[in-house]
Amino acid sequence: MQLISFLSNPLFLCALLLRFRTIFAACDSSHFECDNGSCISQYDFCNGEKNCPDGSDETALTCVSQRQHCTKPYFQCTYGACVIGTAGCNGVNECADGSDETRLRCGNEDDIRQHDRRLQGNCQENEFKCPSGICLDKSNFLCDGKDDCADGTGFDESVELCGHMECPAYSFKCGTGGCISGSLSCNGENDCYDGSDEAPLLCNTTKKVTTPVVTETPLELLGCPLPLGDERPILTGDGSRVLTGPITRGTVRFSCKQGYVLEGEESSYCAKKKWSTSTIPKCNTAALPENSMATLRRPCAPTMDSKWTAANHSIRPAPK
Ligand SMILES: [Ca+2]
Ligand SMILES: [Ca+2]
Ligand SMILES: [Ca+2]
Ligand SMILES: [Ca+2]
Repeated sequence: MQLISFLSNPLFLCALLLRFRTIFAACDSSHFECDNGSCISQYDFCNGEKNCPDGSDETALTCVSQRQHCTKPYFQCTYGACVIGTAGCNGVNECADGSDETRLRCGNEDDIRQHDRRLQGNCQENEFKCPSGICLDKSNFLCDGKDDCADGTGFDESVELCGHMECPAYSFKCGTGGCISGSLSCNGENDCYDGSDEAPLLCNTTKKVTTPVVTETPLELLGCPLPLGDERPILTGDGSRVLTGPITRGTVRFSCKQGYVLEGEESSYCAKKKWSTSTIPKCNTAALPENSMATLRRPCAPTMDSKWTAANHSIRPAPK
């Protein structure tokens, strides 16, 4: 009886309908659908910043499949997001998981020695100490994908300890940095502590077809805006050095290739993603020559294994 009167309450019904709308709202192709159903711009997908209310646009499960699309001049966060190329060790957190600024990636030799000593605690030299106090062999248990300290926090697989590591060829790098054999990804079993080796978007086991391809993110979204393609002017900095962008700060001169006319100022200053001049310079296509010069679009060749760099740590073969 009480339930019926509750269900017939208009306020309750309204809240229920709104909730359903949120859950089942489908995002159009220019948007990414968060786990909670809200829609965010496709350019905010795996860009290092949490834009979904639930943060689901910046998790390994969402972004690990994007790794192959993240090439220079971008920096790749351990969980797969692609951020501005200068992000590594610049003192600013640009990755949602902090992997661009971990101590093992960015610290000097003293920092790393100190870190290693603390990690070892009173364990043997080849061991590390879990928060629970148990000692485990480094080469077998540290950054191997499995939560061996078994304290529920994934201590021995954390981004702080594993994020900077380079994984050997033919291995899979878990979302927090550990390395497992490449054959274990998409085999139906969780081999990474965070489940990233079975990420739906990686293994095509998802219905989320609206997920955009991150390669389409224009460079300009990371810096001051510029047109793409033939309309994009040639950018030069100090000493006539040609700049390929993204331009994040500084004075830039604009010119156009032969046969094109510059529309806008010849020079502008970029700061906080805005040019000092009111119009965005572009090259007008008055006479488009044959075989026009290749545009300065972002390269998108997959270089999954080539870009990880290890910071002062040896590389350990992935377990079978
Ligand atoms: Ca984001
Ligand atoms: Ca940074
Ligand atoms: Ca482990
Ligand atoms: Ca697996």
